[in-house]
Amino acid sequence: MVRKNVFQQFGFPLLALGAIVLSLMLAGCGEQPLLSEVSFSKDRITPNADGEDDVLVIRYRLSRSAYLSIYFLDETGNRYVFRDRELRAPTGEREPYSVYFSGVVAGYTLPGENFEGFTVTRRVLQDGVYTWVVEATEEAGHTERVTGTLTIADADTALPELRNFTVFPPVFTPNRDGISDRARMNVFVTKPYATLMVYLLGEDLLGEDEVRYHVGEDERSPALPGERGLHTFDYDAGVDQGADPPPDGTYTVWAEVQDAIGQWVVATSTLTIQNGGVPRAYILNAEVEWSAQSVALGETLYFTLTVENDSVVPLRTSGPPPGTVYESDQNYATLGETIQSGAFRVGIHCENALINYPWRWAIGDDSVLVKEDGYLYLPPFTRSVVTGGIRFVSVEGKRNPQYCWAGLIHEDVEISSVNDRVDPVFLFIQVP
Ligand SMILES: [Ca+2]
Ligand SMILES: [Ca+2]
Repeated sequence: MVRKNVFQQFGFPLLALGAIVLSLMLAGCGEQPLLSEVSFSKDRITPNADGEDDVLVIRYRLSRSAYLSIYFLDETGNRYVFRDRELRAPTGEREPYSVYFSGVVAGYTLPGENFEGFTVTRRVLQDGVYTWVVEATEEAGHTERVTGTLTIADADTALPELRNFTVFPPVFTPNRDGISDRARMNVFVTKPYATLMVYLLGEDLLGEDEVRYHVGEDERSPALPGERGLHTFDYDAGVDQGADPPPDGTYTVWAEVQDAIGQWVVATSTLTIQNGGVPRAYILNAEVEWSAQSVALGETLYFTLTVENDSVVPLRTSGPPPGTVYESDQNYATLGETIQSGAFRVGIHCENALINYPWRWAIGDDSVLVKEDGYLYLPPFTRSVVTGGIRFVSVEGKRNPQYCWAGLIHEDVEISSVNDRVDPVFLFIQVP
């Protein structure tokens, strides 16, 4: 009995001591609160970008890694998400996590709202009293949350809506041939804004990463940058600067606008790039075969040269065809073959000429050119022999002899230096 009593006497305290040690161990290695030191620096904000109480700071500490959510519940229990199950490392010895909150949460719609043509991705909370919830969930499912109250007042709830986002034409050919070389994007923004971006989204050449091709706003936009109104964008795919455009294909075009308080609205459309590229054309070997260095009045100077299309881009051209002989007092316009922006032509110029390259020819004939949509093109990586003549019917100007030369003209675009003043001949016109 005595022994038994002794065991009973000591047995209970020993068990109790063991329980205390166990609970201390649990607290020491893993059972401390997952989420602690949670605070909102303000309990009322007025999100309207007036510099007063626009922003608060949320702080929290995590003892172990967890998925972190921050959301708000309105008086009827609707949930508005600021952070949604984002994986966070333990805070450790560092300062608590801190994040600015300006009243803007993931996009939501109010009862009866129906947005057409755009999506609201971030939106300010409407005025009211909310329960805020900071919630941490471990991989195994253990969740802790801390709550409080936040009042939203004087919120600037007007959305920067994107209306009538259009891309035209839907298919374009950025290759400097003067035909559908540019695409225009128009969008009406219903509110002054902080940023407005338009870009094409595509994959990189490996098909792995997304690549953005930025589109600049047209300086002739009806509304100034940042203003409510119609904004227009003009896209040449970079070829005007001589850069290769994005690869041919169909792209999603994004318009994104953000207002001063951080509300974010997006709209999308599509744009297809075809026959994109920078044209590269040359007079082969910079060589011209001239028929003579001296012609009598009434005689014809002939030339022969080869045009090389050294690019993936078809080169557009226009008449008159090779072989055409001009009278020296005629020019391309008097033959009815006026300049066409983006077309390539071979030209001959003599020093006494009154206009630049008065005599011009197509860069090929039917044997090599292809017709598309009524326009003539020299196909990619193709050569073409071009001939023509000028019959000198009078001697204009003072110089005799004078230099004459050939050029390859990209009309209304450029005559690149390599294609200008090619292989001059010192021509004498014999006057009786
Ligand atoms: Ca304010
Ligand atoms: Ca084009």
